[in-house]
Amino acid sequence: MMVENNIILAMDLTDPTKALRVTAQVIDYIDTVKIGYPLVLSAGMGCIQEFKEELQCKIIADFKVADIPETNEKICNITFEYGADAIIVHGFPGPDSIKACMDAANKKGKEIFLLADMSHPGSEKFMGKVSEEIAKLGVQLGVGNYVAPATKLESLMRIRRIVGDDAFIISPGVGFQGGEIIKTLKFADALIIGRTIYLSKNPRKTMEELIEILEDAHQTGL
Ligand code: OMP
Repeated sequence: MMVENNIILAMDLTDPTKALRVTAQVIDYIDTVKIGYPLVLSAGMGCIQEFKEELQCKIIADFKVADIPETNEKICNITFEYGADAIIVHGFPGPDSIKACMDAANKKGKEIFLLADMSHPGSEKFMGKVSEEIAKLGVQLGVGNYVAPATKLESLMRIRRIVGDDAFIISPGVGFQGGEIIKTLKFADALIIGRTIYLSKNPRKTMEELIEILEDAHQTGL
């Protein structure tokens, strides 16, 4: 998946009107928006199509799918039928569960992102211990897209080493969770940024500032 300006907006506002309005303020600069439970559970699945039609963007559905294969398949099918371009899937349920999501995506020309490790402190307890195995499993299964944390650069770096340079890694945790833009982009292809943008008094200006930081970094070779 290509991501314009290496930034994905995580739109987790729960007021659907506000979510659309804030996203519209920054959409000139990006082409991919991540929508998850906070917005979908308040606005309904129809918000995926609404965003796509009104803002002409790609939607990653962050449903962190983590069930048995048969249920995963249903969740993915419904999500793709509602227009999502990709879905985020957990790795810990195992290969058959991941495979069910991959098959559902492949049938519809859509994509999955495998969540290899998480960004919050508590993720050290379980996910952090199996993140490399999850990444290796992804490689074995032929997964091309991964989510890995900006807050744990060591883990992000190890995941990059395992999945290889051709894999596409998107990374949450920059800003409110403490991750840094430039350090993260040494290993990740794109940043997932939520509150820094949608809680900003001026989301458009914040987006412009973020892009400026990225452009400066590109000019100096990151
Ligand atoms: P902010 O912390 O507000 O920038 O948002 C980060 C976004 O990334 C939220 O939508 C989180 O649900 C999501 N996220 C994480 O923060 N950490 C993870 O490990 C994984 C995700 C995710 O799968 O997107």
